[in-house]
Amino acid sequence: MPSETAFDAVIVGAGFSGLYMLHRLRQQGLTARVYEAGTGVGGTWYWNRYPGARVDIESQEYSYSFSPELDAEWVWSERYATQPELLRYLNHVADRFDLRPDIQLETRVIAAIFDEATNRWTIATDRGETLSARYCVMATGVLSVANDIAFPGAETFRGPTWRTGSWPKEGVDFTGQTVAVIGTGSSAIQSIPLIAAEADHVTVFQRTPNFSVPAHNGPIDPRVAADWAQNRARYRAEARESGFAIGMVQQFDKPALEATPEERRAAYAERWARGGFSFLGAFNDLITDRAANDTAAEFVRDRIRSIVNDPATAEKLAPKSFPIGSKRLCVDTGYYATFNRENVALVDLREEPIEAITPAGVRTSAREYPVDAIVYAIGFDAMTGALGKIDIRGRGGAALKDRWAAGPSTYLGLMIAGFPNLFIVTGPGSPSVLCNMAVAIEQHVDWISDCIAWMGHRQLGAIEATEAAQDAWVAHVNEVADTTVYPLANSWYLGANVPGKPRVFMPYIGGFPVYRDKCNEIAAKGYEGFAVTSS
Ligand code: FAD
Ligand code: N01
Repeated sequence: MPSETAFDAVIVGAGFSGLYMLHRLRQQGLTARVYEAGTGVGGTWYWNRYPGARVDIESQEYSYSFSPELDAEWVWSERYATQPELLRYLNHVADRFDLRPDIQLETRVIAAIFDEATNRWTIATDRGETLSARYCVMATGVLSVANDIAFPGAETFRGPTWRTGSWPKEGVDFTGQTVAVIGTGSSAIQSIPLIAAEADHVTVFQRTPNFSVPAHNGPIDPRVAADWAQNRARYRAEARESGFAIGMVQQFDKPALEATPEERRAAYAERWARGGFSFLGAFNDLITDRAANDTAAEFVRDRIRSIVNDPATAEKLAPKSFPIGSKRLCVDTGYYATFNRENVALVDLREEPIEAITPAGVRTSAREYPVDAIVYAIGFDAMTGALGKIDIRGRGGAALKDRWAAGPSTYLGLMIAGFPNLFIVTGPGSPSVLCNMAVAIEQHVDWISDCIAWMGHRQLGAIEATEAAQDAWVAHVNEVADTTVYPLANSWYLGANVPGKPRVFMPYIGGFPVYRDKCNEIAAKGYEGFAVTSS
């Protein structure tokens, strides 16, 4: 590892975002260093090694598009790639583009302070290093900080506890064990069927049931692979023109409420048979009209009732408190059918909340459930969690955590007024998690890279969002969110899963193409809404 301490850019995080950011900045001939807390690259796919972890967007689409050679040489094995395969892919990218010499692992960035005299960031790590960089790019991830385990008595439990988001590299053997799984989000829904197949007994503790659609996963059909290889450029272009940046979703351009009940049932059944997120594309008003949404939600509830043998369990598993899609839709392999197994039980925490974790297991208001091991699948402090862990200070020493005390404000989800030369990849206020993240990340990294090049050509010292542009963007993000059913769920999109977090809809739901065009237009107008300072 080189010993210099001054860089053109420091990048925090070595996941999908940080790896590509490094590649783009090096292509410009800039000096850049990546700092990553983990012992390896891969971000999400390095940390989330729980059984069943896999992508919920089809593998070919959830991959980089910037290098046709990379695209052509990498062959995905399954329709929805597993975590090990995704991790191999990201390691391959790091090797193929010779990124490792500029990545320092096992190093956490703890502070980033802007120096107004030099227009540079001073960055501190948990290894006691201090670095200086003109630009600081936060590629810290939107789902990279786990929720705190706040159950009383959690530390008293006698057995092992596991967290889906920091699963041990060597795996966990549940053979012969009784296991509690707390949580029923995507991570739980993917892992429960596999844990149940191995353990003696699994008790699932559910606070809110989730909507899940089948993945119909399997090896990629050779005809699909050949078609993709031949028409890759077109599919990539189609993805970039679709609202969620997922080409294979293909939204049907008709409102559900204009269809007859039979037409609706047929459309939902066809999408259910196809699998995955395509379900939400069955009609064009599912996320904007609650009554339309109810028709899709009821279809899924009926499917749950038809899969799960015990009617009382089926009713508990059937979500009724929020519109389908307003929390990220889960994509599963055998989740609902798992509740037909003799060795699986469901505890509805709405009926009997968890009171404490005891040395022997989980105690609800009704009884104690003795278990050998506990799996916490309780989610993330999403979108702002990783930034909140770093002491980030902008102009006048202002702390980001104070600026964001009432919720995050950004311009385009890319920059923050008062924090010059600090970029966020897929930050709050950008489409981010409402998209195929691979597409969202590439668009952000390309924009940031172009902006840095533009600054360099003009020998400018600092760029930052103006307060006026930021305020207008935040108002727009909220306005668009309010035209949809998204704010009706207590989701992590709103911060509602973290006690005390301000309730603000964080991602931008205006659609990927609209957002991208806006970013491009702003850049073409000389970075409208940004203020620049000379060196
Ligand atoms: P991450 O992959 O989260 O990487 C951020 C990295 O930054 C981490 O390695 C972290 O250790 C590091 N870091 C954070 N703070 C610091 C610090 N202070 N100092 C040093 N290092 C730091 N998206 C999709 O579009 N489709 C999917 O199917 C999908 N599946 C997912 C499945 C799971 C289980 C999870 C958790 C998320 C999933 N996502 C999915 C979202 C996923 O996070 C993104 O697709 C993408 O991987 C994000 O890449 P990233 O590089 O921006 O962030
Ligand atoms: O987290 P979650 P996740 N007591 O927040 C429950 C991506 N991802 O890790 O709904 C009891 O969705 C909580 O209950 P409630 C994807 O974007 C993708 O599963 O808040 N329960 C919920 O059931 C996803 O959306 C994949 O009432 C508590 C669960 O824990 C995001 O990551 C796979 C609780 C948390 O669910 C997060 O998913 C995995 C408490 N105190 C993840 N606190 C793919 O499929 C929380 N819960 C690609």
